[in-house]
Amino acid sequence: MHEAVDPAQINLLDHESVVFFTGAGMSAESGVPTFRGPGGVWKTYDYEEYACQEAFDADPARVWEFHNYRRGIVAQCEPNRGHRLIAELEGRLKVTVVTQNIDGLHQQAGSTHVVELHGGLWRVRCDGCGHRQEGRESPFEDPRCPACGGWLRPDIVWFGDLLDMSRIRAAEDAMAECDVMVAIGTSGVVFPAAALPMVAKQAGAAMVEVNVEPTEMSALYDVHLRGPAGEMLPRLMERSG
Ligand code: BV8
Ligand code: ZN
Repeated sequence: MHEAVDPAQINLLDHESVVFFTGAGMSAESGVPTFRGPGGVWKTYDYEEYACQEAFDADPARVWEFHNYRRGIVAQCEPNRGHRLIAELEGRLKVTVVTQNIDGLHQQAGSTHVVELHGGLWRVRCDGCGHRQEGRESPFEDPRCPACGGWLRPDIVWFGDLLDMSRIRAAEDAMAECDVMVAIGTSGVVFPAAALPMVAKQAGAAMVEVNVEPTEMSALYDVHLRGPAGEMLPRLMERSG
């Protein structure tokens, strides 16, 4: 049921289901660098050299050097207040987290319905034989497949990689049936993820954007909470009168 919502009065506790669509800005307050802001990862590392299949085929050790740099940073980071608020909301209403992040901080904060569109930092796989494993080794030494001896690769979606269709479908289903869709800390420039909020919009959900600045997708939203996620999210969860 998507009754018209007065944008100024969105209180998640008055609704039945919410989707949080999160990007790197969600983890900024945990100390995880974003991609495109000041100090962004792609400002230092060119993703065509460190985060795509061609780079991995050409020089897997170099790609693993970048990946272990990312593991080293995230290993020091804890979920922030925003992650915890979202996790605590489960049990009060139906919550689905659709994240572009690979840091695993939503799950670490206790969220259980998380769709990781771009994979997970702590998972690796072998494209030679399909072997998969998970672990928080940091750095991951000697990434060779225990089953076939081939190179293990991070189980994340690189540029040019197709996204797992089952994850996209799970995200679309959640977006199609939520009452409120809250985008947090995403610049909305990476596709097909950036197109997903359109599904919620077309289904009549109330649309909220939480970001420290306007984005390419801001026009899609009814409400814009301009500030850090950890400070803005409590405004959406005030106890109903
Ligand atoms: C695909 C991996 C089919 C994991 C990432 C040309 C050639 C090849 C492909 C393309 C092409 N042109 C277009 C494409 C498609 C491409 C794409 O969209 N490119 C973009 C750059 C134009 N997409 C793909 O390749 C996808 N696959 O389409 O396959 C195909 C195949 C071949 C050719 C065409 C199509 C795969 C996309 C996934 C790539 N993997 N990362 C990892 O390393 O983490 S992308 C990377 O960007 C991350 O996943 C990240 O999550 C994602 C999106 O970035 P954001 O999360 O939004 O982060 P960003 O830094 O940008 O923004 C942070 C925001 O937070 C800012 O707005 C800031 O204001 C805000 N903020 C900061 N602090 C706070 C805050 N907000 C609130 N509170 C705060 N405290
Ligand atoms: Zn293997």
